[in-house]
Amino acid sequence: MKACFMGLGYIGLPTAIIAAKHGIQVVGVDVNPEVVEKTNAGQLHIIEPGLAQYLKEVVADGSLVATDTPQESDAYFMVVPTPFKGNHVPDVSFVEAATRAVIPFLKPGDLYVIESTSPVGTTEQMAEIIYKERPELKDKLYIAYCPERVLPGNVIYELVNNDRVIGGIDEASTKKAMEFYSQFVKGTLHPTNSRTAEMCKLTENSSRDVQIAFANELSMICDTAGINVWELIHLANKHPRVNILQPGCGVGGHCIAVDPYFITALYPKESRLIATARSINNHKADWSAEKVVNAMLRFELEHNRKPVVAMMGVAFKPDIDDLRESPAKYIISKVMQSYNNANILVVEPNIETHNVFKLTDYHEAYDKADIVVFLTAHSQFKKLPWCDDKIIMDFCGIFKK
Ligand code: SAJ
Repeated sequence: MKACFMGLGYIGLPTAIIAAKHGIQVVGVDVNPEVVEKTNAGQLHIIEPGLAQYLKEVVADGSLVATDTPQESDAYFMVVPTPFKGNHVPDVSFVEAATRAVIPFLKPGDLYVIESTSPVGTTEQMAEIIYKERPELKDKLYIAYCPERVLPGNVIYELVNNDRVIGGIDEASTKKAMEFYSQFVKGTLHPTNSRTAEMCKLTENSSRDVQIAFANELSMICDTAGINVWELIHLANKHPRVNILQPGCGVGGHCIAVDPYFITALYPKESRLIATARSINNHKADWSAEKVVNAMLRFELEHNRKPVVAMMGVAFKPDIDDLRESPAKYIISKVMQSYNNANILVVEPNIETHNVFKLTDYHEAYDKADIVVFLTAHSQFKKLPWCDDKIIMDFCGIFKK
């Protein structure tokens, strides 16, 4: 069987590699010539533990070939970004462009799957586009939506072991897509229709966003009430039916901070809780920045000099190098803009350099700082000793106790 993966990014490339490892002949297509070149050279352009060796193997045995144009295959997978336009309206133009690129290659009996996070109705919309261009194929293709659920950093395990939801535009499509994924997925495959599968992906990430918003709201209440929020959540979670997540300095990444807008844009009247959770999580970053600036101003008043401030962590979550939609990055920039000539040391142990921030070693920054602001709970930071002579602002639970 031959499969064509449109998009070799954080999800497309690992999925293409795993499919190739399971005996499928894979063509990986990407618009970025550097990605194509690197992939064909057996070099991984993303950071993902264990994947580099797999890529070398599938390139060496010829089961994965990267190119910039699709080739005739038996199955086609759309794994391209779905960002949003101004006003948080989802932009499916990359899915549409990838779809249009494969239309000339389609033949009766082929499988077409969208994996990209998409607003409800996108699969049906793409089916319409396909059949408008190729009316002779009407009802002769299998068309389905199958979202990914993998957590960056654990992709190889989760691609194989996670359960998956598979929704066809009809039952035959669902069945055909399930046959494809059963070649490499050990988790259970759950059949449904395409609209439910699309909404399921958005629901999973919105549910997490809402739960984090609750924790973030608690953290702001506790700050005013003089209560340690980490202890509070630890204790509340001792109840057998309570499971509160952890507060942080906001919510980042390209999934949880983005996907809920795919619901609120289409169903604004009905999605009040989801919209409020988004705004609470965004507000938490502004609230955190304001707290830091106020502490700096207080320090300057009391000591008659500007404080040295260590900003600990730029990545959007612990122990990764991904800065996409990072609230920490936003907070650092906001503090720099709000406080004239601030003396700020930016720390991110998981990257070498940054195009805007000059990075400082975390030990050095911690030693030199008057105010230490923990924004990302990287493992290294948890080993630092508590210092009574510093002002420590812990937004992510480094010193929970
Ligand atoms: N966060 C908190 N408190 C928590 C948990 C997370 O503030 O208790 C913050 C993180 O610091 C980060 C953000 O939320 O800024 C998102 O991190 P995450 O670990 O919750 O999720 P992602 O974005 O890395 O991956 C999510 C996952 N979805 C769910 O857990 C429902 C993953 O399974 C999806 O595959 C991925 O989105 C995706 O691609 O959609």
